[in-house]
Amino acid sequence: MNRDRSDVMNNETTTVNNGITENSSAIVDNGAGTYSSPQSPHGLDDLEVQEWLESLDSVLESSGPEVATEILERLRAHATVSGIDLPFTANTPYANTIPNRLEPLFPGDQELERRIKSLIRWNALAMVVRANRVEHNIGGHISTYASAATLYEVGFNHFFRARTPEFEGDTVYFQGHAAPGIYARAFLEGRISPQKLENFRRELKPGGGLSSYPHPWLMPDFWEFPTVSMGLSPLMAIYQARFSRYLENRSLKPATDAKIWAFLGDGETDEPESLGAITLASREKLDNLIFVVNCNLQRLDGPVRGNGQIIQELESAFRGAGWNVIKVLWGSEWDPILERDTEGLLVKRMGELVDGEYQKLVVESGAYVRQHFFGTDPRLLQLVEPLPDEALRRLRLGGHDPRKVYAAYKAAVEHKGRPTVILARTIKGYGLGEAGEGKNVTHQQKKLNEEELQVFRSRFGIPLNDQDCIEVPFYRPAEDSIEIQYLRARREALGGYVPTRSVRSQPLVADHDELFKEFFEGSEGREVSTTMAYVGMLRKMLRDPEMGKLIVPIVPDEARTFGMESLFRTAGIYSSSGQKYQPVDVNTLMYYKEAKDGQILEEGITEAGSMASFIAAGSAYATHGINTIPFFIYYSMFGFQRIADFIWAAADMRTRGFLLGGTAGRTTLSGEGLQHQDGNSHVLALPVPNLLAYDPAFAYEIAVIIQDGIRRMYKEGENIFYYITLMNEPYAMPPMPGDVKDGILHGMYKFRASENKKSKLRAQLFGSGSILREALQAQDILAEKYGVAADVWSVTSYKALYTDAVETERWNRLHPGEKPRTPYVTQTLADASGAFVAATDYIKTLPGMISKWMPRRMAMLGTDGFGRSEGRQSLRDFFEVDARFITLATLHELQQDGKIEPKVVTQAIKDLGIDPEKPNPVIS
Ligand SMILES: Cc1ncc(C[n+]2csc(CCOP(=O)(O)OP(=O)(O)O)c2C)c(N)n1
Ligand SMILES: [Mg+2]
Repeated sequence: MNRDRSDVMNNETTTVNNGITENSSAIVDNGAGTYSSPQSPHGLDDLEVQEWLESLDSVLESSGPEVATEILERLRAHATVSGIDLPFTANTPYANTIPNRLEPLFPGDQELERRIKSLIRWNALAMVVRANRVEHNIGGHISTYASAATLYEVGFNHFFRARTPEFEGDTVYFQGHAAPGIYARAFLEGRISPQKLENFRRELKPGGGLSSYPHPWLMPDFWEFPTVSMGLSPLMAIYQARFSRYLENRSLKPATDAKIWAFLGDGETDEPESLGAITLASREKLDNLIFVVNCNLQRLDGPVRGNGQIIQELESAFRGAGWNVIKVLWGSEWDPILERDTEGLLVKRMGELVDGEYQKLVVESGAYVRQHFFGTDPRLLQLVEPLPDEALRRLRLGGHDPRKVYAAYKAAVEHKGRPTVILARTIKGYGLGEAGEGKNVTHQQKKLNEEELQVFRSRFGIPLNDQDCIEVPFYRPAEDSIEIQYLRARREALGGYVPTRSVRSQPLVADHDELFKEFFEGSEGREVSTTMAYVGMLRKMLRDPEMGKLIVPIVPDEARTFGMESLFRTAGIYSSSGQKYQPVDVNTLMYYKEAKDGQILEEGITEAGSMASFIAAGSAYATHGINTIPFFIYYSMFGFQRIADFIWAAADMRTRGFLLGGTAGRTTLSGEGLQHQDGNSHVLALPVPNLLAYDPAFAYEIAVIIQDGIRRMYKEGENIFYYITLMNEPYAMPPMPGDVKDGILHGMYKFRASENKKSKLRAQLFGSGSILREALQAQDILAEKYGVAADVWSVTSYKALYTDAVETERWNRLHPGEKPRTPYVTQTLADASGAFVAATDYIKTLPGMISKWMPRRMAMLGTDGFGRSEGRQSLRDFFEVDARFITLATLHELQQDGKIEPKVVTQAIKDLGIDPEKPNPVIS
């Protein structure tokens, strides 16, 4: 079928047809050659219905929608009392939520805005097509932005307010795949050079380029939020909106009416994270939050709900969750038809089609629309009788009509007391015609042939001749053109350009020596866990005059697990509605105190939500210009293992703060078993480039790490964040053995040297976290029973050692003519002799990865395998990481070096009570 649309050039038109199936039961042939509407199964008289509808219309007209709503509600109540079992529905009809008569006046120059939008469409398309001409299969997306252009442009021209010295600005999460459109607009705004545009997806080219998707790491002056891993941005936006209220309620920033906009795809809503926190948004009355779901009914492979209606499904989910839902389904061209439809037949018909049918109508002709959508009822056909087929093809959808979109946005920003979701119907690949409009393959479309380019050019009125057009040049009108003038004026009126990322927070000044000093001194024999030590530190930090108010403790319903309940009363649990009840434990010292200015974010059981709070708080230095310092503590197994993608996004976003993996260590957490015991997280932390990961054993190590972390992130402004594991095994915390701060931060230091300087049998034992204590015990056994003099090292960070070694090796490779540098680990162990044995509560590969830079071979003990719900000692026996196994590994290493006889080792196995035939923990 010929889809050349040059005839409708310069017109944002679309075909909205309705592919009712051929055998639709809605068409009733009465045998007399005429059609009648389907009979009501209950014998309902049309006239009677008409009377009810007219009464409602007259109430609406005379008294307005509030009165009409009240009457309907009372009718509903009356029906219930009368014994009518009304079926539950959270849906409204398949119609625009804002009727034509309540539409506000569009304040802009619609024609000019359409021209600007057309230019953006062209440049967005051009950058993808050009990039793929230069480098085959470099990728990029045309059809997502093509469907969302109006949704963004109405926002850019009328709603998105930039950050200014006076106003904090709106926050916008852009749909990742729409990035070309956002770049194309910035190009027209003069913020992105043609060269950068040319290097879309090729940011390593000279002069730089543009990242495929929104990545603050790659474009720190432009993008604020990484959104392309779908599902993350809706959840992050909800917590961002809540965090904004938290800052206000805690008097860290003035209350404003700044909005958080999140643009998502309809397919994206299938990600559990997308809708997973929507009840929080309504519970918290986040009327500063607006979701815009681009309902083009398609995802990557095909329809989102071919056999259903994604819009209705989302409407009921959001309405059920207490959101204000605004559907923008039909464009202005439908209004006169709807007006003629006094019987409500058209809206009823609109609600009958499944999305697969709607998608078909997009690619069909006007005649098809008439036959298959309107043709089901002669009265429907009559409604469109005056319209030629071509006009039927041009009936726009709501999401492509700026007036409808404007009305929805205006209603959304003015809505009080609830978050708003706008469900906007659009066409995927809008304007691509034969090249992809509405087609299942459109998501992947990156190349257009000559004819397709010319059709697109003509449709959107781009002033390029046929020959120039096929070169797909970028097109920007002259600086003094009315288009550029208008675009600039609109942005000026809204405070500047969006998106823009900037860092404006005040760095901390104090060094907080006093605060941390106490923890350098040990616990004087008192047995405490590192978790308890950390909580003690947190308590002190919360009282610190400089940073106390900036600390944001975050916990997903585990505060008692970590002994943090005393903070409930002292710091208070944040609750936007204060505390409306007397807590059951009000008479206790540590009662459950909720307060409007509470400091703790007690998130409930959601690691993803807590992480989203962490991200909001840890990036507030850029988003709000406030240096908040998040401390997010959680069950370490449910961190990286469960929400690693959020952690990756946090890294991309340059989030600062501390992640604390509590109850860490596969054998240190006793009793909880396979699902809880974490022997993985330090390995999973390895790939995150700007994350520092520590597995400290003692309170002073934690104090050194946190103090230095605060300095680096909040004084120096480094874009790093921390992962620190904390254990719940209580033991006496020793004082810091001399000046080992540097070693702690670099990843290792000698904690206790052997007192025996003479022995020929020597060893170096490496331990981390609470397993360090097993190494210390092995040191004693080796000295007493086997005459082996072993030094014990605390390895605080294998990641730090690895990173340093790899970097050093790289430098040496790139500088062959210069004096080679030595990795920290090699340097530190230069004089260490004897057997090398490392023991960790994580999998063996963790120490294994630095063995290459060790001066000697190293035996590795770790906790590979599934855990057991057992006590600590049994677990360490099972995983072979206790003092006995460290002893055995040391002796075996010495045997391999020919330093001791095999029989000594055999005897040791007996003496240590080790069963050589015990099951292998890795696979049992
Ligand atoms: C977590 C995740 N899974 C898969 C993808 C790959 N992907 C990119 S776009 C897309 C389809 C998007 O459909 P939709 O959300 O409806 O957006 P549209 O382009 O239709 O506006 C998919 C599957 C991704 N980016 N993130
Ligand atoms: Mg979609």
